[in-house]
Amino acid sequence: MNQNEDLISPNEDLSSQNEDLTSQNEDLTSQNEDLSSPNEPKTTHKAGFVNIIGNPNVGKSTLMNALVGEKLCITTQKSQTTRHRIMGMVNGDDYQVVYSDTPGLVHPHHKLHQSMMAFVGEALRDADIFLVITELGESFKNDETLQYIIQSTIPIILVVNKIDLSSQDVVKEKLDYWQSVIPRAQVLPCSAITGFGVERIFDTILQMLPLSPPYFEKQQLTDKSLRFFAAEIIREKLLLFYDKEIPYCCEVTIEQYEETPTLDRISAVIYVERESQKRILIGHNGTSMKRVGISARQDLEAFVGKQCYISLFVKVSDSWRNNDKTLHRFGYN
Ligand SMILES: Nc1nc2c(ncn2[C@@H]2O[C@H](COP(=O)(O)OP(=O)(O)OP(=O)(O)O)[C@@H](O)[C@H]2O)c(=O)[nH]1
Ligand SMILES: [Mg+2]
Repeated sequence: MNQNEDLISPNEDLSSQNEDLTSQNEDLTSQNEDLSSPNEPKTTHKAGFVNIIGNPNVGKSTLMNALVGEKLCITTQKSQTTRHRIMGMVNGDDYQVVYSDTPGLVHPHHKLHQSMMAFVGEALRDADIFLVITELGESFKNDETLQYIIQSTIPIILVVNKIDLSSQDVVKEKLDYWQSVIPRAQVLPCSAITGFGVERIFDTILQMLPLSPPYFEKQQLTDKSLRFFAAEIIREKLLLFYDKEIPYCCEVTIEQYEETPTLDRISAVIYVERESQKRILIGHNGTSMKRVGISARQDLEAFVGKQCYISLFVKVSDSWRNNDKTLHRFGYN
C-alpha cells in the first residue's frame, strides 16, 4: 500500500542517510580527534515505533485508541476487524510514540489475508518496542510470530487484556504465567475498555523508548487520510449490522470526498463478491443500507466535527479477496 510504503521509506532513507553520515563522521573524527568536545549537545529526545501485535479480537485496536486518546481504529466483537496497519502518534516536548495497530494473526485463506499478514510482517521488522496483546483466556501457542518476537532483541511489553472480566486471583495467575513464558518481557495487566492499566503501559513505553529525533511532524496524529477513516467507519457498520460471511466479503472505497467548511460530502462504494450478497446488503427497500448510512454518518460527523452527507452504492467485484489487481486498488499490497 502506497501510504505505508511512504512511511517505511523515510526510515529506510534515514538509515541510509545515517550510514553516509557515519562515514563522514569517521573522517571528521580522525582529523579532529583533539577537538572532540565533551560538551557537544546530545539529544535527549525519545522516539520509536511501538507495534501492537496479537491474535484476532484480543483488544489491540481498543488499546491503541485508548493509548492515542482518539478513536482511530474501528473495533467490533467480530474477529478480523482490522485489515491494515494504522499508525497513531502521541507527542510530548521530548518524546514521540508512534503506535501501529495491526490485523490479528491469521493463517491466510485468501490473498486479502496474505496482505493483512504482510502488514504484520512490516510491523515485526521495524518495531522499537513490541506491544504483544493477549486476552485473559489465552495461553502460549508455539506460534511463529510470537517465537520471532521472543527470539528478537527488541524490548517486549506483554499485555494481559480484558482483566475486567475476571477476578484478581485469576489475573495474578495469568501475569505470572506469561512472565514465566517470556521472562524478558514486562508483563502488565490492562482493561482497554475501562482504561485500567493504560497509563502504566504508557509510562513503561516512555521508559523503554530509544533516544531519537521524531519521525513525524509533532502535530501529525496518524499516517492515514480522512478518506481511509471514512471507509473504515462504514466498514465498522457492516461488521456490526451483518452476520456470517457478509462483512468479510465487503470492502469500502471512497470515490469522492468533498470537504467544505461546514459540510463534507462523501460518495462511497461497498464491494461484495456476489449478486446474492449485494441483495442482502441492500435489504428490503434499501432499509439495511439506509441503517448503515445513518450510523456511519453519525460517527463520521463526530470524527470530523461537522455535518456529513454520505451516498452509498453497492457493487459486485467477483472474488476480490483473491484478485491481486483489485486488492492493490483497494490499498493492499
Ligand atoms: N470486556 C472487555 N472487552 C474488551 C476489552 N478490550 C476490547 N474488548 C472488546 O473485545 C472486542 C475486540 O476488540 P478489538 O479492539 O476490535 O480487538 P482486535 O484485537 O483489534 O481485533 P482484530 O482487529 O479483529 O484483530 C470488542 O468487542 C471490544 O469491545 C477489555 O479490556 N475488556
Ligand atoms: Mg483490530
